[in-house]
Amino acid sequence: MRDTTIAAIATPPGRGGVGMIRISGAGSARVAADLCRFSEPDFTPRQARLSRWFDAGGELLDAGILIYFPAPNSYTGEDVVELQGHGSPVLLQAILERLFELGCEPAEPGEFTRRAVEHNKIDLSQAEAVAACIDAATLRAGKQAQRQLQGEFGLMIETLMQDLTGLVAHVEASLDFPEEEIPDLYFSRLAERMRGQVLEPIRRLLASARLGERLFDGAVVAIIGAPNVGKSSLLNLLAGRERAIVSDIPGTTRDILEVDFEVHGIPVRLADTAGLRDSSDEIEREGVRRATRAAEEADAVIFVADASRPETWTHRGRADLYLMNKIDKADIEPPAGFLPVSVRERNGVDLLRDRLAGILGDLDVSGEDVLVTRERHRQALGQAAELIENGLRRLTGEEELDLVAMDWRRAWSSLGGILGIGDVEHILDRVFSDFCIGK
Ligand SMILES: Nc1nc2c(ncn2[C@@H]2O[C@H](COP(=O)(O)OP(=O)(O)OP(=O)(O)O)[C@@H](O)[C@H]2O)c(=O)[nH]1
Ligand SMILES: [Mg+2]
Repeated sequence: MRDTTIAAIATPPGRGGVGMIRISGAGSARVAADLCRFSEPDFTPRQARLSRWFDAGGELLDAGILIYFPAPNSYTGEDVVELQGHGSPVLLQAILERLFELGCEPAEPGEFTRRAVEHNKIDLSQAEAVAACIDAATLRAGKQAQRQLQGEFGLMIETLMQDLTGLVAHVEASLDFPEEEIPDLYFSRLAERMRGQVLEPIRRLLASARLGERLFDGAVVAIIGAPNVGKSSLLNLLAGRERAIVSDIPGTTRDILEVDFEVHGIPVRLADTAGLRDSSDEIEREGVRRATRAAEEADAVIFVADASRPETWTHRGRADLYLMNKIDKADIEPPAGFLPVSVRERNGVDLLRDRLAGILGDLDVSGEDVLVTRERHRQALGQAAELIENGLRRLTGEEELDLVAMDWRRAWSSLGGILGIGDVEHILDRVFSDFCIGK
C-alpha cells in the first residue's frame, strides 16, 4: 500500500450541481488547511463546514462544504477530507492541481476502496460490490449489489470458511491417533458434515451464478423469422416505443436494429433482424447474412412465425424460444413447442417475458437469494467445491489423511480469495483495475 495522501475528483466528468473531491491519507487535514489558507488544520470531525479554497496566488477557486473524517472512522479508514463544491470541471480540476502542489498524489482507479480493504473496513467482495452498485444497469442488479455491499455474501463465505476450518481440525487431530483407535463412524460422520455444511451451500451458490452474472453482464437476444411475421412489431412492444419500422411489406427490415430493455431486471440488448428468405435484392441478401450471424452470436434466439402462414413455421437454425404470432388472425392449434402470442393485441406477452427470463437464467433462484454475481467468485467457489470433493473421495477411500487435510485447506484458501484473505496482491490488482478514479 502506498503511504501517500491521495486526491481525486469523485463525481463524474462533466458539469453538474455539485462536484466532489476526495482526499485520503495522513496529510489530508494539513493539505485541506493549506487549501483554505488556515494556519492550523483545526477541523471538527464529521462536521460540515463552509470554507473557501484558493490557488497558489491566493485567488479564490471555489467555496463549498468541507468535511473532515479522522481515521479510522472514514471510508478508507485513513484521515479523509471531502470537498463539495460546484460541479464545474475547470474549477474542480484547478482545485485538484492545487492539492497536488500541496503534496497530494493522484489517486489510482479504485484506490480509495482498495485502501478501505487494506484497512479492513470492508472485505474484497464488498469492494467489488461498490463497483457493481455503480455499474448496475437495472434496479434488481443494484439491489443485489447492495446486499453484497452490506456484507451478506461475505458473511456466507466466512461461515463456510469457519465450518471448513473446524472439519479440517478434526482430520488433523485424527492424524495423531493410530488408525485402529478411530471408530469407523468417525470419518463417515465427518464426510456427512462436510457435504451438508459446506459442499451443499457452495453448490447452491454456484447454481445462482448464471442469473447473478447475467444481472450485471446482460444478454444479447436476437429475433429471427421469415419476412412479415411481426419481428419488428415484437421489438417495439418489448422496447415500449416505436423503434423499428413496421409495415405489411415483406422485407421491411434490412439492417440489424438494437434496443436495450430489461426483462425481470436482466439487462437485454434485443436485436431485430431482416426476415429470412432467398432474395434477388443484394441489400436484402446482406441483411439476411447479418441476421444469421446475429443469431449465431446471440445469447438467446427468439424465432417468430406467423399463425396465418404455415410456410413460416419451419426453422432450421438454432432457437431458444418459438413464438406463434398473429393468433388473432388464425384460429389454429400451434405446433408443439410454440408459444401462441398476438403482438398486435398484446396477448401472451407476459408469458413471453417470463419464458425469456427463464432462458436467461432466472429459474430456480428466488428474488430473496444472495447470488454469485462475479466470474471471479464463481471460479473460486468451483475450485473450492472440487477440492472438497477430492478430499471426500480420499477420506472414503481411506487414503492418506494428511492429503485430505491439504485439499481442504486449499479449498479454504480458495474461499479466502473471495474475501481478499491470504496472498492476494495479484487479485487486488486485477479487481481494482476495473474501478473508476475517485472511488
Ligand atoms: N394481425 C396481426 N398483425 C400483426 C401482428 N404483429 C404484427 N402484425 C402486422 O404484420 C405486419 C408485419 O409486421 P413487422 O413487424 O413489420 O414484421 P417483420 O417480421 O419485422 O417483417 P420484415 O421486417 O419484413 O421481416 C405489419 O403490418 C404488422 O402490423 C399480430 O399480432 N397480429
Ligand atoms: Mg422488420
